[in-house]
Amino acid sequence: MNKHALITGVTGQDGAYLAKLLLDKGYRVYGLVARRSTDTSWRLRELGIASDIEFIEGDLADACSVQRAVIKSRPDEVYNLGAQSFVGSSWDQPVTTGIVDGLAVTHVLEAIRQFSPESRFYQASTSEMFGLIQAERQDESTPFYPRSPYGVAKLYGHWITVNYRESFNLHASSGILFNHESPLRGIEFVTRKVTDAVARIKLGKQKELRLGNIDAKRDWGYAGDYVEAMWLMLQQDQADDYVVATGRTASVRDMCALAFEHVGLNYQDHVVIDPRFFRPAEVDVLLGNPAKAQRKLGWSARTTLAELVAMMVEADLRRVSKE
Ligand code: GDR
Repeated sequence: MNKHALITGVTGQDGAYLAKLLLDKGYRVYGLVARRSTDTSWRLRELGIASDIEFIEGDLADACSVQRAVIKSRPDEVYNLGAQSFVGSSWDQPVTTGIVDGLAVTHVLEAIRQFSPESRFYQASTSEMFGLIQAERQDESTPFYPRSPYGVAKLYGHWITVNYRESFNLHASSGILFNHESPLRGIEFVTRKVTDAVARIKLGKQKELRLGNIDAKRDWGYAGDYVEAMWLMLQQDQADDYVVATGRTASVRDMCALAFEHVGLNYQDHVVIDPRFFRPAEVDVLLGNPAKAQRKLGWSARTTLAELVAMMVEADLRRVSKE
């Protein structure tokens, strides 16, 4: 019998890679998708899996549709990846972000509790919960201090996951993932904004790249590696919380230098600092300690930042040259 998985946010970067991983393992994959006027399934098409997923129309903010999706998919595993995931937008839409990234996690947990209590649950938590860091290397016991409406909302999602595990004995795990990027990253995130611009500048279609705080430091990994950690969490006998990170940190400036160097250019000739891209409150540095994931899941990041940047620049060169 094939296992069933339900993924919210299946059309996002992580949803696409996770769906591919699960399909390759023989799962039947259901995806909760909100109706949008724009086409959001380009990532699934790029991975060649768009027709292998069973889509269920619904919205995380609508508890009825979440219940219907859980009942219909009869999931062994539920991965809650759906979110308003752009930190910058969370200051413009603080309440929507709070509902979708925070409260709506309870919709999923309640649907599982009432209709499918044997389902295993994964919550997409985030290093943004550490925000103003309280320890040099952040692990599962580091106190949280979110710095954006996004981080605040995600903190609710994290704690309600822990609470439902402790209150109702659900197999509910929270993956505290540090930044993870790929050629399928949305263009609004800094790594993809940079690699897309590098391709355009190299091919003579753009001259400059406007960025905000390039001294911010992040622990950057490859999304393709990180979805394996999600799956591994749900294969454990006990549900738990895990930091998923590379254990290395680099600045946006370092990342830019790598991307421009990959095509033989110098970032200093093209990057312009634009105050529009600064945030009302910034997370200056993140550095994860993935020791627990290594020890208990046997997981570690395989892709270096240089390899990741090269992969992204190459993909954008191919895309831009086809336009
Ligand atoms: P982040 O990712 O906020 O860490 O959250 P993002 O790529 O947006 O920003 C990273 C850092 O780069 C700085 N920065 C810029 N960022 C953007 N987007 N655009 C710019 O022009 C720019 N210039 C500088 C930012 O200020 C920031 O410090 C990501 C998201 O995927 C979250 O959903 C996820 O939870 C976390 O990673 C882990």
